[in-house]
Amino acid sequence: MSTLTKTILAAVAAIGLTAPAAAQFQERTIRISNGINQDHPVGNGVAKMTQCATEKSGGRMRLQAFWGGALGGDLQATQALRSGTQEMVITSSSPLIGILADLGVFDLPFLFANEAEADRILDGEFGKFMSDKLPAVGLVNLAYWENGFRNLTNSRRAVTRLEDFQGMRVRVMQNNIFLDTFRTVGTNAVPMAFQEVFTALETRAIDGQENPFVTIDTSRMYEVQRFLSVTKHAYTPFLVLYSKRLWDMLSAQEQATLTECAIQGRDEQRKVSRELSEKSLANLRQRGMQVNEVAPAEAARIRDAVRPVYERHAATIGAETVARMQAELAKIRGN
Ligand code: TK8
Repeated sequence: MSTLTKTILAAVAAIGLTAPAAAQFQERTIRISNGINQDHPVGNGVAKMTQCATEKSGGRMRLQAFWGGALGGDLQATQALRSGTQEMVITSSSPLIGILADLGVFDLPFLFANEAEADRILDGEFGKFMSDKLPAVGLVNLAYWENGFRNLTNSRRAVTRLEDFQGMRVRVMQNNIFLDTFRTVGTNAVPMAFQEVFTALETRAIDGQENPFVTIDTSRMYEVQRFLSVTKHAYTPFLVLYSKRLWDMLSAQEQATLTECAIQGRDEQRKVSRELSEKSLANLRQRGMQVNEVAPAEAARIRDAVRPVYERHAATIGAETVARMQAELAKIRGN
């Protein structure tokens, strides 16, 4: 065989191998909306997901991320997905309970004891059960990423006891369960979209807010908040959502690629989130925040005070959803 023939045969073989796969990918720009900033671990997750999608699609799938609520708030962006005018959003589940009430199960106070438990629920049967409900409301959930355990910050005083919440004006997410929880402990709770929080704190329209260390840090809340109380009162996941309308226009190959790459992104995102959590806390101290733990006995009092929140919202969330969550947790905990 001549060198030329060999070269041609090799080229044909190469085309034969790559062409069918590449043909499954169209040139696409996929816009991803984020409320948090790019230096949040979600930035690492999106970078990983982008690298994965670029490799698998031969550069045809382009992920374009927007940060700091540049495309609007989480709820607004999610509505854009439902109407098919935007491809993706990475959002907390909490502002979406008006779209799917069942998501409220993640907002129940003190639901998860640790991250390992959250991972098992989210990546296991329960997470799938929840994701399976989303297409009916125009959304496809590719994966659960991490925001983390939420803690209270404020500009008035260290919250060390149940009584310290009293009368404080605290921003909560647009979510009835958080609203009820924070009213129950005595705060004057105000629902607000995330991208309005910094200014509201800065102008002292509100005294406090609650978010995980990493989000408090990367959203620079230390500039406008003095006290950080380690309340760990909830763990709310991020959903990595795709517009169902636009999803249905993708090839099977494109869908499989996005799903797989969102999982790769998730693993990277959670790893960075957990590495960064303690570093963020150290940075918050260094920036002048006064950090306090809540003593176990006081934490128990807070927990007891908000226990009725479960009862009050079980019917709205859906009895089956709450029961399934509790059964899964009991299984994980070995009871
Ligand atoms: C960022 C939000 C944020 C959430 C909130 O878009 O609203 O407080 O915790 O992280 O999803």
